[in-house]
Amino acid sequence: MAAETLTQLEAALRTSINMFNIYAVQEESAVSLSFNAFKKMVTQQLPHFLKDVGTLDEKMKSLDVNQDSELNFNEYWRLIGELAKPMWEEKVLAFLKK
Ligand SMILES: [Ca+2]
Repeated sequence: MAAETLTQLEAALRTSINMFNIYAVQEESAVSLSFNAFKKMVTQQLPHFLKDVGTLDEKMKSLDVNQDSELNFNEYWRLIGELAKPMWEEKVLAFLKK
């Protein structure tokens, strides 16, 4: 991709993808997050959004659809969707209350 200025949505998507790659590579995998990588990413990057989800172990298991104890990109993206939905609902509720 050329060095163009990204829109806000494009930049948000790129950041979300970069985070997966950064933490996957730290654990010497380019394609998945181990539990350690997931724990590190959540602790460092999602401290405000992932505080009421039970244990990280349970969260990892619920996201790990193919049960290989790693999060591939699709499984990681489910997490992004799960985190985004309540934020969106909150915005809709605030809008409807106006
Ligand atoms: Ca998996």
